[in-house]
Amino acid sequence: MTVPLPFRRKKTRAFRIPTIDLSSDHRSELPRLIVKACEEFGFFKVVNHGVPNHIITTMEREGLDFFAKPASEKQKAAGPPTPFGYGCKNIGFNGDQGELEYILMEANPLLVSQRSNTMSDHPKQFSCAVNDYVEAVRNLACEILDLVGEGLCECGVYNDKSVFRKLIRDVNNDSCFRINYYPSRHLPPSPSSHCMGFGEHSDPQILTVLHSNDVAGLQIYSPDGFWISVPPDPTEFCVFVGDAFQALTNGRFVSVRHRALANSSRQRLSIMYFGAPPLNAWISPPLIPEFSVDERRLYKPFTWGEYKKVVYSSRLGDRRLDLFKWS
Ligand code: GA4
Repeated sequence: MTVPLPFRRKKTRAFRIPTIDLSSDHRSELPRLIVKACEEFGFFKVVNHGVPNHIITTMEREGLDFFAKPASEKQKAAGPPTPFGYGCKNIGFNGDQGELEYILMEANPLLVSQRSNTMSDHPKQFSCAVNDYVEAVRNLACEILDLVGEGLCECGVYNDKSVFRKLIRDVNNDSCFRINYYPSRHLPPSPSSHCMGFGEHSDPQILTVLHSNDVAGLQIYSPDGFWISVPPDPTEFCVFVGDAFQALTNGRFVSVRHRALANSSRQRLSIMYFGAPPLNAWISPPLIPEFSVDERRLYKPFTWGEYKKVVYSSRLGDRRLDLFKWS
């Protein structure tokens, strides 16, 4: 899909992206730095994250093997995205389209094993790759959520530092896993058009952790109205605040709008873990005196299940959280 110039209203510019070094000697500063990044941008990069490289490369290899299959085989193997399965160009159920192929799966070891039986010629190998990856990245997400909790406790806003981690660690968590594949393209070098891989949106969940190969494409929308290209670096992870985190922090954190361009002459592969709570979990700020009066709440309380229904009946770029604002 090529977007002509008149429809590209928003500008782009270079920018310093917040970067968190998890092996820093100044670990005591991390909670404050992460909270700041979540408040200002809803986005940051993590370096020295501790996820073993072989887990990432094995997952990438399995992903690339899958996308290299003929289209009919991929469709047969993973089924249409309902929402879980294999998708090509169609995103969601309401007409959104992008220049990509993807696999969307539940981040649950049992369901991964079941799906893998049809998805790969080596189901054990495939399910191990996904389960190892999900476990390692979930641990990273939990570490980040604990640091956020620590930071908010330090500011005196919350009194339980593990409140967010518990939501995605719950046995009934609704987290999911996605691999996006953007095939290589040979576009004429024209500044007047670009190719949209995955259109502008915010993620509905609490936190997204993304890894990509060394091909550019990801852009985030800055608070002052610019599209920022995120330089690709396979040694790092990108972390996005999702809508549920914005609601859980009563609007203190912002769910970042982002998109992926598919302009490159090289194929791009990104792998995402979306950390979500159980369907029946309430998405409302923890009850402490400052937030306990309803007038001070920005959003009406809702369950994750209620929010998901709204998500799947909306278009990709919709601002769904606004529907839950107190009028
Ligand atoms: C965006 C974030 C995740 O990739 C996702 C996407 C989901 C899908 O592809 O099925 C959605 C999209 C995402 C938000 C709006 C709806 C639902 C496509 C779409 C048009 C898996 C998710 O949870 O929400």
